[in-house]
Amino acid sequence: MENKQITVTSPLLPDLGDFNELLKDIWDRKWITNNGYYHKELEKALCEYLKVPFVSLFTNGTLPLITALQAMHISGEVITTPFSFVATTHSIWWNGIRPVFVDIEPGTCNLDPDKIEAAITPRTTAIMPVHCYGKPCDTEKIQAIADKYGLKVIYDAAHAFGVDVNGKSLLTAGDMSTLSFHATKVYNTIEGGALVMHDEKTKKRIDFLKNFGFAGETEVVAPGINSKMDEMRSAYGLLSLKMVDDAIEARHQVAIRYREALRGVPGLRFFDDMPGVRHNYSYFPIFINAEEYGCTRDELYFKLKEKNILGRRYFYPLISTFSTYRGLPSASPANLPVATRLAEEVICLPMHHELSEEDLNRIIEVIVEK
Ligand code: T4K
Repeated sequence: MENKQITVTSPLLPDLGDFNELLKDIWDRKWITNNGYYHKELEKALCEYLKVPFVSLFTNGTLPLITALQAMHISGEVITTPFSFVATTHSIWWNGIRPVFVDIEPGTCNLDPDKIEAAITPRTTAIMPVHCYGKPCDTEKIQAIADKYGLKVIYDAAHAFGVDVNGKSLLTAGDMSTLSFHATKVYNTIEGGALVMHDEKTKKRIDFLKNFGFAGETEVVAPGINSKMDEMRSAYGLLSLKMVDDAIEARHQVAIRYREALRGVPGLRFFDDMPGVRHNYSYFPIFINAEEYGCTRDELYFKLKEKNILGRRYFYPLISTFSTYRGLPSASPANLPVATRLAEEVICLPMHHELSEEDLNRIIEVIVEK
């Protein structure tokens, strides 16, 4: 039993029998992609579940970022965080835009709004913050800056499925928000993603852009891409949507157990819930102060690994250190002291809906005993 592998996450899988029934229906319909029945049903169901007016499904969580920037004609420079998955910055680069990295806040790992203004230049056209680990950015402060300088805000909300602030979906902040439905996320469609927008006109434009730019059978209005979700994954998504509340609650219980066991361990820091926020517990990052804790983050990471417990160092290395980006002036570690330190301190502990008490005891024992 000691050798059972514990991974950082485990996919939320619908019942195979239920999925087979929907597959049979898709086979009967003979309509397997291109805005089919299940695609439309999933868009409707997601609008309802997420409490948002318009959702456009995508084939992963990277293409909605790229498409949102294209749809809003963003150019020049975009302010973003280095503490994220590399897809965030890649989406900016893919549009021929220069990413400008701004440091993060230690209390959330999100873009520090107090440092944004200093990074704005005449070429700045947008801000792309990330709700890192599903923790809400300071959307009010970010919006105030955007309004002052006439900038667009596109939230990379890949981690923020189902997160509400004071009863309102976090996905309603900014001009648009993107989601990832990758297998490793709280809610998944195997691969998949979405763009959330405020109005029907934008939804229509996005739907054109994810279908090569086609507006009808013969008209192409823009150089769009192919990023359509197929019927199988849409049907899978409808089934997993029914399970996601229970999965979030199971994750919540895991967070409670970790906090109980790890609070008070010297040199170890983690996040508590934020007031007024419905969290989704997508990740459980801990931060190691090596001097106080008595061993480094990497030493702990490999000790866990020896015991077949696979935490992940999300988000190390920082995006700004990758070869494509490290030459940018804003990528200098001196410009990003908080992100640079936290990338050296973080381990995301296993966090998913299937962790047992025994799994949690095994993980906690290694961390407490070192
Ligand atoms: N923006 C942000 C902020 C993001 O975090 C991401 C993706 C994106 C944008 C882009 O969205 P997508 O285009 O990916 O939809 C994973 C995911 O591939 C990636 O989606 C995610 N962020 C990132 C944070 O994590 P890896 O390379 O760490 O995944 P991998 O394959 O090592 O899986 C991690 C663990 O999950 C495995 O050890 C075991 C478990 N696992 C994984 C898969 C794929 C399973 O149990 N079953 C599975 O099928 O990147």
